[in-house]
Amino acid sequence: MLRFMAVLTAVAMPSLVAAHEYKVGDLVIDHPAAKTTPASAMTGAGYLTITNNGDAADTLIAVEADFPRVEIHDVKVENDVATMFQIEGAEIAPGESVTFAPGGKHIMFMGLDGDPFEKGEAVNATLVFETAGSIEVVFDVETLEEIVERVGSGHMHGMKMDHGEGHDDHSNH
Ligand SMILES: [Cu+2]
Repeated sequence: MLRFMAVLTAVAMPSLVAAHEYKVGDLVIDHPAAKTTPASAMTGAGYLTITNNGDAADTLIAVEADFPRVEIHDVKVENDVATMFQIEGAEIAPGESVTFAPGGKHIMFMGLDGDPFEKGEAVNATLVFETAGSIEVVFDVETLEEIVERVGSGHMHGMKMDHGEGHDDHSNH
């Protein structure tokens, strides 16, 4: 007699939103994430939170990654139109956190050129701080909704995004 045995395999799935943080000097970098992009996108945006547990300010002065250009951007709003622009660095005051979030500060990965960011991928990058030095991090590629759910959004209702100098991919911020 044949007996069929159902084998139930209980797999403990690690949470996809598990903590994902890095430390360098007095800084804690929480959950770097890059937004999924459409296939035609030339740019991708990365977000993260940096907390300064030290006694002195530090500044994110550069981000290095395997793209033609990587810039640090912020967004300004005039007449209900948000325009992004490059900034030289992002200062994190002692005891404070700075969150890069959709609609606000972001890391701009430029020159994707046919290789979009797809859900589940990872983007390797190096963050360079004025005082704390450099640290390699991984930006998990997530949907905009996932990122906004975690870090919020600077977007306002009905806001039209417009890009500043340098590129004009309107779909990607
Ligand atoms: Cu940008």
